[in-house]
Amino acid sequence: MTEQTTIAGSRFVGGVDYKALNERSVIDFLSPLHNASTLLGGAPSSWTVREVGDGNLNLVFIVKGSNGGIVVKQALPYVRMVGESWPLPLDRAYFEHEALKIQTLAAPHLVPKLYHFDTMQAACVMELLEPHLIVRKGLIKGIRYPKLAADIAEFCALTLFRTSDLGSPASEKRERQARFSHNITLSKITEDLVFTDPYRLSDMNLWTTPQLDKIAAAFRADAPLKLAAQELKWMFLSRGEALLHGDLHTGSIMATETNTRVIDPEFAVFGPMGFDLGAFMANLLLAFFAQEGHATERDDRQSYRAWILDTLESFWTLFGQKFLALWNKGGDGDAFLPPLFADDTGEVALEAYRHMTMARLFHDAIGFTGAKMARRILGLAHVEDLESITDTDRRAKCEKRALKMARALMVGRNSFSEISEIRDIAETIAKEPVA
Ligand code: SR1
Ligand code: MG
Repeated sequence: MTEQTTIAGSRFVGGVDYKALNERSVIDFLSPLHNASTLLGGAPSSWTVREVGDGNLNLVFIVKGSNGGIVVKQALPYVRMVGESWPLPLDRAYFEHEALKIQTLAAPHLVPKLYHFDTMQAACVMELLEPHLIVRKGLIKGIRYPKLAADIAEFCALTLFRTSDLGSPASEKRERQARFSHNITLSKITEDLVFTDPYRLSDMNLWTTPQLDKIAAAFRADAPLKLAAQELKWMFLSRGEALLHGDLHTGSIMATETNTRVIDPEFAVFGPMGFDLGAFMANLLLAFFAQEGHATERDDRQSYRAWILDTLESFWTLFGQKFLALWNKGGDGDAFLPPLFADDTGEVALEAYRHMTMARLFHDAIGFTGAKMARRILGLAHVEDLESITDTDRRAKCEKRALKMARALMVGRNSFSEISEIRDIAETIAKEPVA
């Protein structure tokens, strides 16, 4: 039996009847659901089930029938990657479902279809994305995704703009912000794992040892870097600009060459827009630095590395264009009401302000990029891009380069103005000898 979790004093997730599903019980869970049964087709006894969750937190089942397949994602009352010693509230399933509903309103073509949410079982039934692959796994294999940059730029522009005070009325934004402010436990994971633990001794931290021991100690003693991390943390805590996905790494994106979908918004919370933008860019850069560890005699991965940096550059450029286009068109937001700027001087001033805002967003995003890179190398929860490099000396070389970049981005974030500068730094660090 699991304790019920109260959200905003009125909603309950999990409860006396909550039970972690398994490959047999998931069929009993789905069979009474009319839409799920229709989507699957045939008798429940003919359905096949596979548990495929390889993330850090949840159970994920793929169920297939004669007509098609669906996914059932269920929250566990603890952190899957650690075990029952780290309990975690089931209400994250509620926040994920709520976020997915809002993302569906903003960018329906870029998220999975939602079929059903079961509050008691903390489980969501969703579209099976096939033949999509988790992008992180594709980046390890050297697969190119021609639409990735444009699609994630569009996802970020649409979801961030439409949930901000530029795109949604204050009444709606305040109500949503109040609701998601209860996603406290998952936000605390981000606060600790991204902004604090890599800069202090913590039982949670992991790094490639002994190769990274010195650099880990140097991070813990680096005052300018710790100030940068804390300034970014303060921004994450206090600047509720828009509803963030909250965990927009390449493991939260599934894609084919022609289609991209963003999954897993259980860390959704109102925060600084740069956080999502930085999460995506950080994971591209981690993939970039990991390529040296995946190179073989037959494939040195040089052209693939260049493609990753092309994707980084296109992503930022397209995000800026799409976000500004939405703002120019005007949203339903209460900030910057167009009639206030209807005369010539007003229009010029507003246009200049929009460009200043994009420059500020760039600085924020670059800082978060650095923080999101460092946490995956020095803290808990690493990335497969690097972990799959089994030769630890080879992996450490990639990680040292990524950490050098992470620090440069965090400390120097306000000095950059073009995404091409970020590319240049990555290319330079990739060529430098590693101590
Ligand atoms: C304990 S959860 C660890 C990490 O997994 C998720 O993907 C988030 O990034 C979180 O920080
Ligand atoms: Mg996730």
